[in-house]
Amino acid sequence: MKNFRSTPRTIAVGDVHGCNAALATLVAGLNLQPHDTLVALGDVIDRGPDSRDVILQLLALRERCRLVCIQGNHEQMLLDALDGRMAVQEWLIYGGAETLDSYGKGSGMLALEAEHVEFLRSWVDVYETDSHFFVHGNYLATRPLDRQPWRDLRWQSLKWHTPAAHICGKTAVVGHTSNKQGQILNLGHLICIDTYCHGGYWLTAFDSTSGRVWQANEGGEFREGQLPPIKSAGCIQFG
Ligand SMILES: [Mn+2]
Repeated sequence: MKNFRSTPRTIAVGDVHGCNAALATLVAGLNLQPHDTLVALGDVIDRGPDSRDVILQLLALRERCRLVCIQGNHEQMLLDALDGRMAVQEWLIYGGAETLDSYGKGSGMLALEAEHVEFLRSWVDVYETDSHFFVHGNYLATRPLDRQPWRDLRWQSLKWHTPAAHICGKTAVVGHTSNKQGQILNLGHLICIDTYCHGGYWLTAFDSTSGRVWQANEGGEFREGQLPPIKSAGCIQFG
């Protein structure tokens, strides 16, 4: 069979932020098989134009492969606003306004479909393979993965805290801290694939089983390559 892959892949996807066209282009280039695992690293909603369509696309992807979704700080804000733990207005300022507009211009919280909200509630904090672990943003290197504070997992920027290798010995794959030049960050023990798609750069997918990367943008461009060489933490250039 053409394009048949016998080795299951684990492919992480960085912060989509409502960029449905980029996600569609990226997924089309991945040739997903039912035994592949796609790990959405969170922040699939807010800021970009098509959050509702991104959620629909992810729901549909469950039929094509194994889908794991990690909750980002933006999904947390939506749920916190919905549940009264955060002022709705605050979420709207952080990009929630674009999400509500994707449900119809000028929509309120009631426009969020129940199936979509339940889907977002089901997302996890951490996903692990034998060699890698996947979180939205950051972690505490000396604390077990099942006891990480959500503030560190979902909110802490790599700009303020670049963690050492985690005690589990696995490589971290994260998003959240966007690289404003659209570059993947590879520190060896930590790989950040938030390459600022909603800011005009790339949506990145990374196969932790092979080191392959794929990128797509909102303009329909697609490219494939390898993970960049390891940099030391002192070389990080953030915009
Ligand atoms: Mn984030």
